[in-house]
Amino acid sequence: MGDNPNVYCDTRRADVNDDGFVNTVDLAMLGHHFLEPVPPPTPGYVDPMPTRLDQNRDGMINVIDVAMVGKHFLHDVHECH
Ligand SMILES: [Ca+2]
Ligand SMILES: [Ca+2]
Repeated sequence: MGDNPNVYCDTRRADVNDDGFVNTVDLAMLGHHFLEPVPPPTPGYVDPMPTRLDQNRDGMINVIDVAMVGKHFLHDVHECH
């Protein structure tokens, strides 16, 4: 459990710009793509923007994704183990 490197923990996933922290920058990036549709993720590749912003992978950037990032607001990805 938790050992699969292909599965991001929720905090790491919420850190959409991959700088190690979930903060206003990540929320701003979500806002920039708000209500945009996103393509499905490509297995084996790092998700491009805005795919990575789609926290729940439902194909759309919306308030659910903002809420999922907000849930981890000001958290550090090093909490992931
Ligand atoms: Ca970040
Ligand atoms: Ca979504």
